[in-house]
Amino acid sequence: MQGDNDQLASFWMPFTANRSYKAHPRQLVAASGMYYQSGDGRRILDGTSGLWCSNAGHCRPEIAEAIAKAATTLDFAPTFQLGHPLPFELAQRLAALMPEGLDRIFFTNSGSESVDTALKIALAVQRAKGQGTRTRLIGRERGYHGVGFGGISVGGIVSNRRTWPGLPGTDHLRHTHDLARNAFTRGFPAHGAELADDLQLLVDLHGAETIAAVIVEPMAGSTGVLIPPAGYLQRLREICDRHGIILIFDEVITAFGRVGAATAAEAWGVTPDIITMAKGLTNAAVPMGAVAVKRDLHDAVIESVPGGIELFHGYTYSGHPLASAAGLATLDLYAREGLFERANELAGYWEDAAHSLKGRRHIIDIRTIGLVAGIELEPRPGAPTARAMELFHAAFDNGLLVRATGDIIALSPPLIVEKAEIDAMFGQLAELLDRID
Ligand code: PXG
Repeated sequence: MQGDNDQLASFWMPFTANRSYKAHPRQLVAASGMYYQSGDGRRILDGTSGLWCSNAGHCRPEIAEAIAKAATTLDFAPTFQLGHPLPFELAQRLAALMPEGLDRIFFTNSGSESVDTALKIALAVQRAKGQGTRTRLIGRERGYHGVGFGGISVGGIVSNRRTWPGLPGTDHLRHTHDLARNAFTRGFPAHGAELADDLQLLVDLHGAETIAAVIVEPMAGSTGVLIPPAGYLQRLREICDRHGIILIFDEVITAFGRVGAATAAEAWGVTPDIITMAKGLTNAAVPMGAVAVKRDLHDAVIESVPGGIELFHGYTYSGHPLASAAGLATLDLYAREGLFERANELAGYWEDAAHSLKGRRHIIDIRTIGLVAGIELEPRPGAPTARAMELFHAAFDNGLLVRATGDIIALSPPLIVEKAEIDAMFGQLAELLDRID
Protein backbone atom coordinates (compact mmCIF):
# COMPACT_ATOMS: atom_id res chain seq x y z
CA MET A 1 0.00 0.00 0.00
CA GLN A 2 1.54 3.32 -1.04
CA GLY A 3 0.75 6.59 0.67
CA ASP A 4 1.50 8.87 3.60
CA ASN A 5 1.25 6.12 6.18
CA ASP A 6 3.50 3.66 4.41
CA GLN A 7 5.39 3.01 7.64
CA LEU A 8 2.16 1.65 9.11
CA ALA A 9 1.35 -0.67 6.23
CA SER A 10 3.19 -3.83 7.21
CA PHE A 11 1.53 -4.44 10.56
CA TRP A 12 -1.76 -6.22 9.81
CA MET A 13 -3.53 -5.12 12.96
CA PRO A 14 -5.74 -7.53 14.93
CA PHE A 15 -9.48 -6.85 15.27
CA THR A 16 -8.93 -3.46 13.68
CA ALA A 17 -10.41 -1.51 10.80
CA ASN A 18 -6.93 -1.33 9.27
CA ARG A 19 -7.72 1.19 6.53
CA SER A 20 -9.49 3.59 8.83
CA TYR A 21 -6.84 3.25 11.58
CA LYS A 22 -3.98 3.82 9.17
CA ALA A 23 -5.70 6.89 7.79
CA HIS A 24 -6.10 8.30 11.33
CA PRO A 25 -3.58 6.55 13.57
CA ARG A 26 -3.75 6.99 17.32
CA GLN A 27 -0.78 5.60 19.21
CA LEU A 28 0.24 4.87 22.77
CA VAL A 29 3.95 5.18 23.48
CA ALA A 30 4.36 4.87 27.25
CA ALA A 31 2.41 4.03 30.38
CA SER A 32 2.61 4.35 34.14
CA GLY A 33 0.05 3.49 36.81
CA MET A 34 -3.39 4.69 35.71
CA TYR A 35 -2.15 6.55 32.64
CA TYR A 36 -1.00 5.99 29.10
CA GLN A 37 0.91 8.56 27.12
CA SER A 38 -0.25 9.12 23.57
CA GLY A 39 2.00 9.56 20.54
CA ASP A 40 1.23 13.27 20.56
CA GLY A 41 2.36 13.58 24.18
CA ARG A 42 -0.98 13.61 26.03
CA ARG A 43 -1.86 11.74 29.22
CA ILE A 44 -4.67 9.25 28.71
CA LEU A 45 -6.55 7.96 31.75
CA ASP A 46 -6.85 4.20 31.34
CA GLY A 47 -10.49 3.28 31.87
CA THR A 48 -10.04 -0.25 30.52
CA SER A 49 -6.83 -1.68 32.06
CA GLY A 50 -5.47 -1.86 28.52
CA LEU A 51 -7.67 -4.66 27.21
CA TRP A 52 -9.03 -5.77 30.61
CA CYS A 53 -5.56 -6.96 31.57
CA SER A 54 -3.31 -4.47 33.40
CA ASN A 55 -5.19 -4.93 36.65
CA ALA A 56 -2.43 -3.52 38.88
CA GLY A 57 -1.84 -0.51 36.63
CA HIS A 58 1.00 -0.05 34.16
CA CYS A 59 4.75 -0.53 34.31
CA ARG A 60 4.88 -1.67 37.91
CA PRO A 61 8.59 -1.78 38.83
CA GLU A 62 8.27 -4.98 40.89
CA ILE A 63 7.04 -6.87 37.82
CA ALA A 64 9.56 -5.28 35.46
CA GLU A 65 12.42 -6.21 37.81
CA ALA A 66 11.23 -9.82 38.09
CA ILE A 67 11.08 -10.10 34.29
CA ALA A 68 14.55 -8.56 33.92
CA LYS A 69 15.97 -10.96 36.49
CA ALA A 70 14.46 -13.97 34.72
CA ALA A 71 15.70 -12.74 31.34
CA THR A 72 19.27 -12.60 32.59
CA THR A 73 19.16 -15.79 34.71
CA LEU A 74 17.34 -18.34 32.58
CA ASP A 75 15.88 -16.83 29.43
CA PHE A 76 14.26 -20.03 28.26
CA ALA A 77 14.11 -23.64 29.32
CA PRO A 78 11.87 -26.38 27.98
CA THR A 79 8.99 -27.73 30.03
CA PHE A 80 8.61 -30.83 27.87
CA GLN A 81 10.21 -33.68 29.85
CA LEU A 82 12.34 -31.10 31.65
CA GLY A 83 11.48 -28.38 34.12
CA HIS A 84 12.66 -25.21 35.77
CA PRO A 85 11.53 -23.84 39.12
CA LEU A 86 9.35 -20.84 38.29
CA PRO A 87 6.24 -22.47 36.73
CA PHE A 88 6.10 -25.04 39.55
CA GLU A 89 6.13 -22.19 42.06
CA LEU A 90 3.58 -20.17 40.10
CA ALA A 91 1.25 -23.17 39.65
CA GLN A 92 1.26 -23.77 43.39
CA ARG A 93 0.55 -20.12 44.13
CA LEU A 94 -2.19 -20.00 41.54
CA ALA A 95 -3.76 -23.22 42.81
CA ALA A 96 -4.01 -21.62 46.24
CA LEU A 97 -5.99 -18.72 44.72
CA MET A 98 -8.46 -20.93 42.89
CA PRO A 99 -11.73 -22.24 44.35
CA GLU A 100 -11.43 -25.39 46.46
CA GLY A 101 -10.35 -28.38 44.41
CA LEU A 102 -9.12 -26.60 41.24
CA ASP A 103 -5.48 -27.09 42.04
CA ARG A 104 -3.94 -28.51 38.87
CA ILE A 105 -2.64 -25.86 36.51
CA PHE A 106 -1.78 -26.02 32.79
CA PHE A 107 0.08 -23.02 31.36
CA THR A 108 -0.60 -21.38 27.98
CA ASN A 109 0.29 -18.04 26.38
CA SER A 110 -3.10 -16.40 25.90
CA GLY A 111 -6.79 -16.59 26.60
CA SER A 112 -7.46 -18.25 23.26
CA GLU A 113 -4.96 -20.98 24.02
CA SER A 114 -6.43 -21.39 27.50
CA VAL A 115 -9.88 -21.92 26.02
CA ASP A 116 -8.76 -24.46 23.44
CA THR A 117 -6.70 -26.20 26.12
CA ALA A 118 -9.71 -26.36 28.47
CA LEU A 119 -11.94 -27.80 25.74
CA LYS A 120 -9.31 -30.41 24.88
CA ILE A 121 -8.84 -31.30 28.55
CA ALA A 122 -12.62 -31.69 28.95
CA LEU A 123 -12.71 -34.13 26.02
CA ALA A 124 -9.70 -36.01 27.38
CA VAL A 125 -11.32 -36.28 30.82
CA GLN A 126 -14.56 -37.69 29.42
CA ARG A 127 -12.64 -40.23 27.38
CA ALA A 128 -10.46 -41.17 30.35
CA LYS A 129 -13.60 -41.77 32.38
CA GLY A 130 -14.95 -44.15 29.78
CA GLN A 131 -17.36 -41.51 28.45
CA GLY A 132 -15.88 -41.27 24.98
CA THR A 133 -19.26 -40.64 23.34
CA ARG A 134 -19.31 -37.25 25.05
CA THR A 135 -17.77 -35.07 22.37
CA ARG A 136 -20.27 -32.23 22.09
CA LEU A 137 -19.18 -28.79 23.34
CA ILE A 138 -21.77 -26.20 24.33
CA GLY A 139 -21.19 -22.44 24.35
CA ARG A 140 -23.51 -19.46 24.48
CA GLU A 141 -24.71 -16.75 22.15
CA ARG A 142 -22.68 -13.55 22.58
CA GLY A 143 -19.91 -15.57 24.20
CA TYR A 144 -16.31 -14.65 23.40
CA HIS A 145 -13.74 -17.34 23.93
CA GLY A 146 -10.88 -16.10 21.82
CA VAL A 147 -9.99 -16.93 18.26
CA GLY A 148 -8.79 -20.54 18.16
CA PHE A 149 -10.97 -22.98 16.26
CA GLY A 150 -12.32 -24.32 19.55
CA GLY A 151 -12.99 -20.86 20.90
CA ILE A 152 -14.80 -19.58 17.82
CA SER A 153 -16.87 -22.78 17.66
CA VAL A 154 -18.27 -22.38 21.17
CA GLY A 155 -18.21 -18.58 20.92
CA GLY A 156 -21.33 -16.77 19.91
CA ILE A 157 -20.12 -13.85 17.80
CA VAL A 158 -21.15 -14.33 14.21
CA SER A 159 -18.35 -12.24 12.64
CA ASN A 160 -15.78 -14.42 14.35
CA ARG A 161 -17.34 -17.57 12.92
CA ARG A 162 -18.60 -16.59 9.49
CA THR A 163 -15.38 -17.08 7.54
CA TRP A 164 -14.27 -20.30 9.16
CA PRO A 165 -15.74 -23.74 9.65
CA GLY A 166 -16.30 -24.51 13.31
CA LEU A 167 -15.83 -27.76 15.16
CA PRO A 168 -18.56 -30.27 14.41
CA GLY A 169 -21.05 -31.04 17.15
CA THR A 170 -21.23 -27.76 19.02
CA ASP A 171 -24.37 -26.02 20.21
CA HIS A 172 -25.25 -22.85 22.08
CA LEU A 173 -27.35 -21.60 24.95
CA ARG A 174 -29.23 -18.36 24.41
CA HIS A 175 -27.57 -15.22 25.77
CA THR A 176 -28.98 -13.58 28.89
CA HIS A 177 -29.14 -9.96 27.77
CA ASP A 178 -32.64 -8.62 28.35
CA LEU A 179 -33.03 -4.86 28.34
CA ALA A 180 -36.82 -5.04 28.49
CA ARG A 181 -36.73 -6.68 31.91
CA ASN A 182 -33.34 -5.77 33.34
CA ALA A 183 -32.29 -2.28 32.18
CA PHE A 184 -30.41 -0.13 34.72
CA THR A 185 -29.75 -3.01 37.08
CA ARG A 186 -27.04 -2.64 39.71
CA GLY A 187 -25.29 -5.99 40.12
CA PHE A 188 -27.07 -9.19 39.11
CA PRO A 189 -30.18 -8.72 36.98
CA ALA A 190 -33.33 -10.08 38.61
CA HIS A 191 -34.67 -11.80 35.50
CA GLY A 192 -33.32 -14.62 33.39
CA ALA A 193 -32.13 -17.48 35.64
CA GLU A 194 -34.52 -19.72 33.71
CA LEU A 195 -32.36 -19.26 30.59
CA ALA A 196 -29.95 -21.75 32.15
CA ASP A 197 -32.61 -24.37 31.43
CA ASP A 198 -31.52 -24.11 27.79
CA LEU A 199 -28.84 -26.59 28.82
CA GLN A 200 -31.53 -29.04 29.90
CA LEU A 201 -33.24 -28.55 26.53
CA LEU A 202 -29.97 -29.38 24.75
CA VAL A 203 -29.61 -32.47 26.94
CA ASP A 204 -33.13 -33.49 25.94
CA LEU A 205 -32.35 -32.78 22.28
CA HIS A 206 -28.93 -34.40 21.93
CA GLY A 207 -28.70 -36.80 24.88
CA ALA A 208 -26.44 -36.20 27.88
CA GLU A 209 -24.19 -39.01 26.70
CA THR A 210 -23.10 -36.84 23.74
CA ILE A 211 -22.24 -33.72 25.76
CA ALA A 212 -18.72 -33.26 27.15
CA ALA A 213 -18.72 -29.72 28.47
CA VAL A 214 -20.37 -26.33 28.58
CA ILE A 215 -18.30 -23.16 28.59
CA VAL A 216 -19.50 -19.71 29.62
CA GLU A 217 -17.96 -16.47 30.72
CA PRO A 218 -19.38 -15.90 34.21
CA MET A 219 -19.83 -12.33 32.97
CA ALA A 220 -19.59 -11.79 29.22
CA GLY A 221 -17.08 -8.99 28.77
CA SER A 222 -16.28 -8.49 25.11
CA THR A 223 -19.86 -8.40 23.91
CA GLY A 224 -20.69 -5.60 26.27
CA VAL A 225 -20.74 -6.49 29.97
CA LEU A 226 -23.57 -9.01 30.22
CA ILE A 227 -23.92 -9.77 33.91
CA PRO A 228 -25.45 -13.15 34.77
CA PRO A 229 -28.99 -13.05 36.10
CA ALA A 230 -29.27 -13.89 39.80
CA GLY A 231 -29.27 -17.68 40.17
CA TYR A 232 -28.31 -18.38 36.54
CA LEU A 233 -24.82 -19.77 37.15
CA GLN A 234 -26.06 -21.86 40.09
CA ARG A 235 -28.68 -23.38 37.81
CA LEU A 236 -26.12 -24.19 35.13
CA ARG A 237 -24.01 -25.89 37.80
CA GLU A 238 -26.97 -28.01 38.92
CA ILE A 239 -27.82 -29.13 35.39
CA CYS A 240 -24.17 -30.03 34.71
CA ASP A 241 -24.04 -32.07 37.92
CA ARG A 242 -27.23 -33.87 37.06
CA HIS A 243 -25.90 -34.97 33.68
CA GLY A 244 -22.15 -35.46 34.10
CA ILE A 245 -21.32 -32.37 32.03
CA ILE A 246 -18.06 -30.55 32.74
CA LEU A 247 -18.62 -26.87 33.54
CA ILE A 248 -15.94 -24.47 32.30
CA PHE A 249 -15.84 -20.84 33.38
CA ASP A 250 -13.89 -18.65 31.00
CA GLU A 251 -12.44 -16.17 33.47
CA VAL A 252 -9.95 -14.52 31.13
CA ILE A 253 -11.55 -11.18 32.03
CA THR A 254 -13.17 -11.84 35.40
CA ALA A 255 -10.20 -13.42 37.24
CA PHE A 256 -7.68 -11.44 39.27
CA GLY A 257 -9.86 -8.99 41.10
CA ARG A 258 -12.13 -7.62 38.42
CA VAL A 259 -15.25 -8.60 40.37
CA GLY A 260 -13.75 -8.32 43.84
CA ALA A 261 -12.11 -11.72 44.36
CA ALA A 262 -9.47 -13.91 42.72
CA THR A 263 -12.20 -15.39 40.49
CA ALA A 264 -15.85 -14.72 39.72
CA ALA A 265 -16.40 -18.32 40.81
CA GLU A 266 -15.29 -17.37 44.31
CA ALA A 267 -16.98 -13.97 44.32
CA TRP A 268 -20.30 -15.41 43.17
CA GLY A 269 -20.18 -18.76 44.96
CA VAL A 270 -20.38 -21.16 42.01
CA THR A 271 -17.52 -23.59 41.47
CA PRO A 272 -16.91 -24.84 37.93
CA ASP A 273 -14.75 -27.85 37.05
CA ILE A 274 -12.28 -25.90 34.94
CA ILE A 275 -11.31 -22.20 34.90
CA THR A 276 -9.50 -20.48 32.04
CA MET A 277 -7.37 -17.41 32.73
CA ALA A 278 -4.89 -15.07 31.03
CA LYS A 279 -4.62 -11.24 30.99
CA GLY A 280 -4.36 -10.24 34.69
CA LEU A 281 -2.27 -13.31 35.50
CA THR A 282 0.90 -11.40 34.62
CA ASN A 283 -0.67 -7.94 34.70
CA ALA A 284 -0.25 -8.29 30.92
CA ALA A 285 3.45 -7.53 31.17
CA VAL A 286 4.33 -10.84 29.47
CA PRO A 287 1.74 -12.93 27.61
CA MET A 288 0.57 -15.88 29.67
CA GLY A 289 -2.57 -17.91 30.21
CA ALA A 290 -3.49 -20.76 32.50
CA VAL A 291 -6.13 -23.42 32.96
CA ALA A 292 -7.08 -24.56 36.46
CA VAL A 293 -8.54 -28.05 36.59
CA LYS A 294 -10.24 -29.94 39.42
CA ARG A 295 -7.86 -32.47 40.84
CA ASP A 296 -10.06 -35.50 40.17
CA LEU A 297 -10.43 -34.54 36.51
CA HIS A 298 -6.68 -34.17 36.24
CA ASP A 299 -6.14 -37.49 38.01
CA ALA A 300 -8.58 -39.26 35.71
CA VAL A 301 -6.46 -38.30 32.70
CA ILE A 302 -3.12 -38.96 34.40
CA GLU A 303 -4.20 -42.37 35.63
CA SER A 304 -5.87 -43.42 32.39
CA VAL A 305 -2.62 -44.37 30.70
CA PRO A 306 -0.22 -46.95 32.09
CA GLY A 307 2.88 -44.89 31.38
CA GLY A 308 4.31 -42.25 29.04
CA ILE A 309 2.80 -38.90 28.10
CA GLU A 310 -0.74 -38.58 29.47
CA LEU A 311 -1.96 -35.50 27.57
CA PHE A 312 -0.65 -34.84 24.08
CA HIS A 313 -0.89 -31.11 24.39
CA GLY A 314 1.36 -28.20 25.30
CA TYR A 315 3.15 -25.13 23.98
CA THR A 316 6.87 -24.43 23.59
CA TYR A 317 6.30 -21.53 25.95
CA SER A 318 4.05 -23.24 28.55
CA GLY A 319 5.50 -21.92 31.81
CA HIS A 320 7.99 -19.60 30.10
CA PRO A 321 10.50 -18.20 32.64
CA LEU A 322 9.76 -14.52 31.93
CA ALA A 323 6.01 -15.04 32.07
CA SER A 324 6.25 -17.16 35.22
CA ALA A 325 8.42 -14.51 36.88
CA ALA A 326 5.93 -11.83 35.88
CA GLY A 327 3.08 -13.98 37.23
CA LEU A 328 4.75 -14.48 40.59
CA ALA A 329 5.54 -10.79 40.94
CA THR A 330 1.99 -9.91 39.91
CA LEU A 331 0.37 -12.24 42.44
CA ASP A 332 2.68 -10.76 45.10
CA LEU A 333 1.57 -7.28 44.13
CA TYR A 334 -2.12 -8.17 44.20
CA ALA A 335 -1.69 -9.65 47.68
CA ARG A 336 0.57 -6.92 49.08
CA GLU A 337 -1.70 -4.12 47.93
CA GLY A 338 -4.91 -6.03 48.65
CA LEU A 339 -6.13 -5.17 45.16
CA PHE A 340 -8.95 -7.73 44.97
CA GLU A 341 -10.35 -6.44 48.25
CA ARG A 342 -9.81 -2.90 47.03
CA ALA A 343 -11.92 -3.62 43.96
CA ASN A 344 -14.62 -4.95 46.23
CA GLU A 345 -14.50 -1.91 48.50
CA LEU A 346 -14.60 0.53 45.58
CA ALA A 347 -17.43 -1.29 43.80
CA GLY A 348 -20.19 0.69 45.53
CA TYR A 349 -18.62 4.04 44.66
CA TRP A 350 -18.03 2.83 41.11
CA GLU A 351 -21.63 1.71 40.78
CA ASP A 352 -23.01 5.05 42.03
CA ALA A 353 -20.71 6.99 39.70
CA ALA A 354 -21.71 4.90 36.68
CA HIS A 355 -25.42 5.07 37.41
CA SER A 356 -25.21 8.84 37.89
CA LEU A 357 -25.18 8.97 34.07
CA LYS A 358 -28.74 7.66 33.95
CA GLY A 359 -30.95 10.09 32.04
CA ARG A 360 -28.13 11.42 29.85
CA ARG A 361 -28.69 11.54 26.13
CA HIS A 362 -28.49 8.26 24.17
CA ILE A 363 -28.19 5.98 27.20
CA ILE A 364 -30.57 3.02 27.24
CA ASP A 365 -28.87 0.95 29.92
CA ILE A 366 -26.17 1.09 32.57
CA ARG A 367 -24.99 -2.11 34.23
CA THR A 368 -22.30 -2.58 36.82
CA ILE A 369 -20.61 -5.24 38.87
CA GLY A 370 -17.23 -5.20 40.63
CA LEU A 371 -15.06 -2.67 38.80
CA VAL A 372 -16.87 -3.12 35.49
CA ALA A 373 -19.47 -0.94 33.83
CA GLY A 374 -21.36 -1.31 30.57
CA ILE A 375 -23.13 1.73 29.18
CA GLU A 376 -25.42 0.87 26.31
CA LEU A 377 -26.29 3.59 23.83
CA GLU A 378 -29.26 3.78 21.55
CA PRO A 379 -27.93 2.85 18.09
CA ARG A 380 -27.89 5.70 15.60
CA PRO A 381 -30.67 5.03 13.08
CA GLY A 382 -29.22 3.23 10.08
CA ALA A 383 -25.70 3.27 11.53
CA PRO A 384 -25.41 0.79 14.37
CA THR A 385 -22.14 0.98 16.36
CA ALA A 386 -21.24 4.41 14.91
CA ARG A 387 -22.24 6.37 18.01
CA ALA A 388 -20.16 4.28 20.43
CA MET A 389 -17.18 4.34 18.07
CA GLU A 390 -17.43 8.14 17.84
CA LEU A 391 -17.58 8.34 21.62
CA PHE A 392 -14.53 6.07 21.87
CA HIS A 393 -12.55 8.38 19.57
CA ALA A 394 -13.80 11.54 21.26
CA ALA A 395 -12.89 10.13 24.68
CA PHE A 396 -9.41 9.22 23.50
CA ASP A 397 -8.88 12.67 22.04
CA ASN A 398 -10.11 14.04 25.36
CA GLY A 399 -7.65 11.96 27.41
CA LEU A 400 -9.74 8.93 28.39
CA LEU A 401 -9.48 5.34 27.18
CA VAL A 402 -12.73 3.37 27.07
CA ARG A 403 -13.81 0.30 25.03
CA ALA A 404 -16.52 0.41 22.42
CA THR A 405 -18.21 -2.83 21.47
CA GLY A 406 -21.29 -2.63 19.32
CA ASP A 407 -23.21 0.30 20.81
CA ILE A 408 -21.88 -0.37 24.27
CA ILE A 409 -19.13 1.47 26.11
CA ALA A 410 -17.29 -0.81 28.52
CA LEU A 411 -15.16 0.40 31.41
CA SER A 412 -12.85 -1.75 33.54
CA PRO A 413 -10.14 0.40 35.15
CA PRO A 414 -7.01 -0.86 36.88
CA LEU A 415 -7.84 -1.87 40.44
CA ILE A 416 -5.55 0.91 41.74
CA VAL A 417 -8.02 3.53 40.46
CA GLU A 418 -8.71 6.43 42.84
CA LYS A 419 -12.15 7.90 43.48
CA ALA A 420 -11.13 11.17 41.80
CA GLU A 421 -10.25 9.19 38.67
CA ILE A 422 -13.59 7.40 38.75
CA ASP A 423 -15.27 10.81 38.94
CA ALA A 424 -13.12 12.02 36.04
CA MET A 425 -14.09 9.04 33.87
CA PHE A 426 -17.82 9.37 34.28
CA GLY A 427 -17.66 13.17 34.29
CA GLN A 428 -15.93 13.16 30.93
CA LEU A 429 -18.33 10.62 29.51
CA ALA A 430 -21.28 12.74 30.63
CA GLU A 431 -19.90 15.78 28.83
CA LEU A 432 -19.05 13.84 25.68
CA LEU A 433 -22.50 12.28 25.54
CA ASP A 434 -23.98 15.78 25.48
CA ARG A 435 -21.73 16.69 22.59
CA ILE A 436 -22.22 13.64 20.39
CA ASP A 437 -25.20 13.18 18.12
N1 PXG B 1 -11.86 -15.53 26.65
C1 PXG B 1 -12.37 -14.38 27.09
C2 PXG B 1 -13.52 -14.39 28.04
C3 PXG B 1 -11.83 -13.17 26.65
O1 PXG B 1 -12.36 -12.02 27.07
C4 PXG B 1 -10.25 -14.43 25.34
C5 PXG B 1 -10.82 -15.59 25.80
C6 PXG B 1 -9.10 -14.54 24.40
O2 PXG B 1 -7.93 -14.10 24.98
P1 PXG B 1 -6.65 -13.73 24.08
O3 PXG B 1 -5.57 -13.54 25.09
O4 PXG B 1 -6.39 -14.87 23.19
O5 PXG B 1 -7.00 -12.47 23.34
C7 PXG B 1 -10.74 -13.19 25.76
C8 PXG B 1 -10.13 -11.94 25.22
C9 PXG B 1 -12.51 -6.36 24.53
C10 PXG B 1 -11.47 -7.41 24.32
O6 PXG B 1 -12.28 -5.24 24.24
C11 PXG B 1 -11.57 -8.59 25.01
C12 PXG B 1 -10.64 -9.59 24.79
C13 PXG B 1 -9.60 -9.41 23.92
C14 PXG B 1 -9.49 -8.20 23.24
C15 PXG B 1 -10.43 -7.20 23.43
O7 PXG B 1 -13.59 -6.66 25.05
N2 PXG B 1 -10.82 -10.75 25.47
